[in-house]
Amino acid sequence: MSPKPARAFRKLLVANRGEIAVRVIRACRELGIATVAVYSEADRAALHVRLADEARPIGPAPSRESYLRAERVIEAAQASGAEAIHPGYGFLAENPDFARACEERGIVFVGPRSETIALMGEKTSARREAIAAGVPVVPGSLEPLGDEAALRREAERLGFPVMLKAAAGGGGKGLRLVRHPAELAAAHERARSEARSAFGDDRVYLEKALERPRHVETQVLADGYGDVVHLYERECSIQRRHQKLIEESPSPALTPELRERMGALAVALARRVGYRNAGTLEFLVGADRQPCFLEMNTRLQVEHPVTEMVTGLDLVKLQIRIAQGEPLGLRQQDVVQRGHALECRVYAEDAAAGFLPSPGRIAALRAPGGPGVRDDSGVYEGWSVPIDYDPLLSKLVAWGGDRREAIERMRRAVAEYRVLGIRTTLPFFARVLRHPSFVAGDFDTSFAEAALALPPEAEERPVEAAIVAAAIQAFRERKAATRPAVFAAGAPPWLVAGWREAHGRLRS
Ligand code: MV4
Repeated sequence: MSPKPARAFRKLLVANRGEIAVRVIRACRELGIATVAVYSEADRAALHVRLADEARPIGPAPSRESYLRAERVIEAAQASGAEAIHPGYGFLAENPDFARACEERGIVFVGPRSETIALMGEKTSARREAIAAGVPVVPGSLEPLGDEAALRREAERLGFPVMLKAAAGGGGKGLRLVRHPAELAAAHERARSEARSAFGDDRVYLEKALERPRHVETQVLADGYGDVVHLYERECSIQRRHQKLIEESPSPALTPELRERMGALAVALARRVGYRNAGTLEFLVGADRQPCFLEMNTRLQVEHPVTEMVTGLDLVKLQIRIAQGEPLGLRQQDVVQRGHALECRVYAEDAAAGFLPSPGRIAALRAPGGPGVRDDSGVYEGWSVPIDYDPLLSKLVAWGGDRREAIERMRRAVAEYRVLGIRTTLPFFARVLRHPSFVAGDFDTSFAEAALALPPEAEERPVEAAIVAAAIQAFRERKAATRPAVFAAGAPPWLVAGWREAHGRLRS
């Protein structure tokens, strides 16, 4: 394939809402491309509608009746004369039928070809492609499993614990950890019905379960002419119930050798499937530091700004340039990681109340700024956050010359941030950014749920924390023969809670 003369878009429709719609509109404005927003009834006054050059309604508040309606989005593009559609993330971004519908109508879908989306969207075919490209995958099945007997045979072959996954899945949906053979039948039943209702496809398969892995993902960029580069990795282990909370780049867990290797693996897989667009390969990294491929996301990711901050590249503009038919024009040696970036996802959720949604009117808003701080927001003061969608308000990003400076800037930025009228995840970030394990870069995917189950005072009492550690050791050695001294009369409640937490972790 040789480069065709690229044709710049004059007008692009953004098939999304919130901060990511705003992000895409900003890139278009810099490129001189006019923008069309689409909006539901709940989003008439939303920021993305205000910032776009024009806006078209696509239906009632529920996303099934608006942002997920492929036909309405395409009609809006045709009616406004937009030559291209940027899907953002979520909604229609990884829907091969939508990408195909765009292709058939001569609208450029800012993403991969529809066949690539379908190939990587089916997890077992993605795993087969990874193996063919020489990318290590988690041990497991390479085809969906038919019946209970096949499932049981495969589980015994892999050895428990195993992870039951939806073939059409991704993210955390249709995922089941199975620790014992006796749990397999019930887990199978539940996984199938969950997959059927979430994806309209109940096929499942099995993987060996990795315990307390880190989640590290590699960013790639590929043009339509076979040129592929990687933009290094993002560490995404700070999450809760499959909702990421903090991401960073580089990952504190990687050595330079491992970093280069993961980049090379990502490029090999993208090349093999003829990838085009920005894409992300998710890996699990276990205690043995071996990366295992999980799945590929064929879209721009929420956390792309941390990669932008350390590479100095604008991923959204590059996506659009690639979609316009331009060659990548970027060699691997031109992509360098400089400094360190963190991202905190500011959600309209009450972290102190188990991350309960907190919709409502933003009575006052002051976003932080200053050196090394970027706030990718989709809201404004006076606007009411609807209950109908993902509650992400903004992504607060801090860059520093090293990880320490990035953390210091993020602490400062979190302290500067004022949001009145609704609850947000900001207090949770203030706490994590001071947590010794986080500061040391020593955490995995269990960190947010497990370590932060402790009351906040515990983190500020290193002496007592050492007592808990000693209690854990005593418990380990004596195999729970005796109860440790933390249960002595007068022990503070957080210390007992801490011990219980540790006890639970040892048993799980
Ligand atoms: C796993 C796993 C352990 N072993 N697969 C969760 C989301 C989906 N993309 C895959 N996920 C996992 N797959 C095997 N074989 C653990 C997880 C997992 C996880 C992965 C990344 C980030 C956070 C996570 C939280 C819980 C479980």
